[in-house]
Amino acid sequence: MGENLVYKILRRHIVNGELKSGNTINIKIDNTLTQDSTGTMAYLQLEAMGIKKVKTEKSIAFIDHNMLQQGFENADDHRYIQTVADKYGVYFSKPGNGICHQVYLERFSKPGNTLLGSDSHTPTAGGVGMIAIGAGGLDVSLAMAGKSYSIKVPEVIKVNLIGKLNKMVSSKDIILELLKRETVKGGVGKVYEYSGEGLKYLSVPQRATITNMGAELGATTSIFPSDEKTLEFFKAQKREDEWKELKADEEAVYDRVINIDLNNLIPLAAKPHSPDNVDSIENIGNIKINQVAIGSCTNSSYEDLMKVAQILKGKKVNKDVSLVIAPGSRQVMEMLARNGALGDIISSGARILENSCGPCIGMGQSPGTDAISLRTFNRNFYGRSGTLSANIYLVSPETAAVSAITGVLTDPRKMEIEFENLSVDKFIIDDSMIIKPSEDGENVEVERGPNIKPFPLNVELKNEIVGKVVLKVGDNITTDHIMPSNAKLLPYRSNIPYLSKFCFSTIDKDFAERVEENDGGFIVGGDNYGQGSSREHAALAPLYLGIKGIIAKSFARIHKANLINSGILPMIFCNIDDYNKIEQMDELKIENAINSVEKRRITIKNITKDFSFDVDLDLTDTDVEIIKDGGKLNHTKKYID
Ligand code: MIC
Ligand code: SF4
Repeated sequence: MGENLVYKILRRHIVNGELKSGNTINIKIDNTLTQDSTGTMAYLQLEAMGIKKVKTEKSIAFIDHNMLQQGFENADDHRYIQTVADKYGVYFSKPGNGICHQVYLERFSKPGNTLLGSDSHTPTAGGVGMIAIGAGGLDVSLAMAGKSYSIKVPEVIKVNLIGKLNKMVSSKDIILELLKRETVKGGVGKVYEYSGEGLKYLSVPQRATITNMGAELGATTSIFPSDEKTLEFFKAQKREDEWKELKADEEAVYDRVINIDLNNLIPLAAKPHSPDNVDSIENIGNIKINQVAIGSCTNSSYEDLMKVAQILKGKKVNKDVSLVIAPGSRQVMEMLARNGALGDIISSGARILENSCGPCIGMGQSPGTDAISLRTFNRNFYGRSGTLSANIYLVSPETAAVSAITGVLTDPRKMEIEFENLSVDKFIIDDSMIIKPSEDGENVEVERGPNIKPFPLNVELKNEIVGKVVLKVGDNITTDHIMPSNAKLLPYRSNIPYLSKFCFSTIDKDFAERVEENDGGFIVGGDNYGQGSSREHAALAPLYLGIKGIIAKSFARIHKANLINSGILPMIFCNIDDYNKIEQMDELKIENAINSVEKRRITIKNITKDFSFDVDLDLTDTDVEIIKDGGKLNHTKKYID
């Protein structure tokens, strides 16, 4: 029986456990990446571990999110990360060098390696045949300290790509089609492995768009084989010696097969406010648009922007549209500048932003009131753009560029263009913005700005827990709901006491105050609670406010891990009807918590309504110990001290 590619790579990295679907295994992590908005916490945690140098093959710290420096906070955080990276042996990618996932793909990726990143779109590197997983900052810092990473062996879904994409239909449309079919929670506990004849038409940047947005399926990761197309990319990056061929065995076994016929795919868009709310551009119709934003780790490659430049060449952006473009890396920007494509973009009237996440994380370019914004990004969650009344549609670069000219959402097939020079034999290689760490970091002084506050620590699990349901929410609550991020709040990613005041603020302004008044409590949620980002802040802010546990119908993978790491109980309704019986401000009581956690089943008494209900805990043996010790750092320190 043949083995799929996911199992092949996992087998080579397994440290303990048996490689069988559903089992928990520990894998060795070759590389880690952090970005600045999760990085400060990750490095504070690393410092607390008391090691001298990171133990991975290579770890990289990127600065790409918190780029607007409206006060000292972001610049201080960048400096902290640069000095702490230098001390602990971590490569540092300077602000301006590009978005972590784009730069990692260009300069650090390696087929067959494992990568753990403190960002949910880390799976982008699966585009070159890696197992790349997003995680909370603490798990990434533990990997830097040489600890293995624990995962549940995922189900492996084969996505069989049949045929070839039609003109003006792009790989963004492939992943939007998959989101339409699988939904934002369809991928939890799964890895999507791509194969089929369609592969030979998809370049690495196109593949990376798909693996990137696999995060929106809730998947553990996504992966493509490493083949001739991958070799082309590595040659152009002058890294062919790091390439190797990797593919599934002939008769490889999968848990399920999905067929996508590329010949029949048409341009799609994800409508507000969810990446799986997908329809064809034709069906949505020619709605008037106000803004178009092109970039983000999903669609900011050289190939993407060359397409955009060729669409815009000789044309002007519609008078009522603001077009903003943020290239994914300095390499991309420099290539466009030197070959003249940037001139075509500028002359169309586009606004050029720096090489960073920018509007994708609400760092500027928030749309106007009630505006409609087309974005080539991966998330259109409510409020994420920084404007609550805005409506965000996720589209391909082709759709975005064509619509920027027409001023209405437009099917790009209406402007058929023969694209040329979408790939190159040699990219401009200049790694001077990637700073190598000191050989001997011992004497490096870490610089810490006044905005950097210590991270909150939980206390050991108490046997009796009483508290009110301080919030009841529905399905698919995102980490953007829990801990909103925008240009005003992002500078406080290193300051949990301040940030926690804004917990849930986009949907419930009084949340933080209510939790404080009630001395903590519980949150009740629906399905897929905590989907979206890897930000630990969505667990650390509730922890700081005194939240003891979340009771939900189901959890998203990374957020559940972050809750456990923070010592917050992630409880799952045994009977989902109980969700309907609980109201906000009901008082709940857990007796005998320690024993119940060990048994992974808790009986909760609803004192207000006088009934009891059961919840399950899907925890490994180690998770149980972590919860009992009051979080992963407390737990780990017990063994390190
Ligand atoms: C995102 O796209 O939501 C982010 C911002 O990159 C997050 C990380 C963060 O919140 O800092 C992610 O995807 O993990
Ligand atoms: Fe940055 Fe947006 Fe990608 Fe997150 S999704 S890493 S904010 S570009």
